Amino acid sequence: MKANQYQTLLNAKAAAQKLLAVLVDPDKGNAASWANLATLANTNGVDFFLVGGSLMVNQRLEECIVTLKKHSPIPVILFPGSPAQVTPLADGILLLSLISGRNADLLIGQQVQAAMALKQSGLELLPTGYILIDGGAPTTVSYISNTLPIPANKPEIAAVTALAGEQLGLKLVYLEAGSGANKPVSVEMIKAVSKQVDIPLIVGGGIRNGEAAYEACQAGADVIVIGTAFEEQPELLPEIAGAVKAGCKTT
Ligand code: 1GP
Repeated sequence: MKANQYQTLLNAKAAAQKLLAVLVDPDKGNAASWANLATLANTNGVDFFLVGGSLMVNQRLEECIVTLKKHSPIPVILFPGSPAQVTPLADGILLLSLISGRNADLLIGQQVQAAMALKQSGLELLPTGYILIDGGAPTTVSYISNTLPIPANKPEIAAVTALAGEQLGLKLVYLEAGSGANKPVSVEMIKAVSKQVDIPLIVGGGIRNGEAAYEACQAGADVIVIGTAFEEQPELLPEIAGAVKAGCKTT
């Protein structure tokens, strides 16, 4: 039986341990780079792989997951950009609802389309309030979702949006500046959201070094997601993983 990934998240949060998720976009890289990343991840305390992308133009999702699993026991969680990105090869799926936007299709439409496939997949479902924050420039996710991100200087909007998601029964909040964002989600924004909700808080987009990862953890992030930095420089993994593990809230 597969491990309960949500319980892992709750246990880590209860123990004030911060987790590192590595985002792998199957459109980028190849079997050799995924194998290399998996091997590095094994020895550097990576907790999850997130696999998916806003725009998936190649049909390489399953190849990517099979390669990661061949080289690593680290759980693979789907991070889908569309209902087509559902496969039972993974261990679970972030069942995203884009609660910062007012695009009905991404709030509930695509979830309806995917519901039967999800039920049949046996995947562990992790219902997630997905909140886009302005990261300084339009990103693929803001363009594709056709929604406005929350302005970076409005932490109070992000906080009540996350709170509404928690009240609706969502199990995770994901603060997303967008892959490759110029600026990651600010410390003030993370603090405002983490103060308001009890469910685990995932933060990603534009985090490129250990210092930014550490600050996000100190501010209240429970899971840090890194994609672009490791695509470009996998050798950053030890530094950033170390910063995340050191980032337990002490203040
Ligand atoms: C994107 O939050 C993730 O969904 C990761 O972003 O690629 O900027 O690390 P980066």
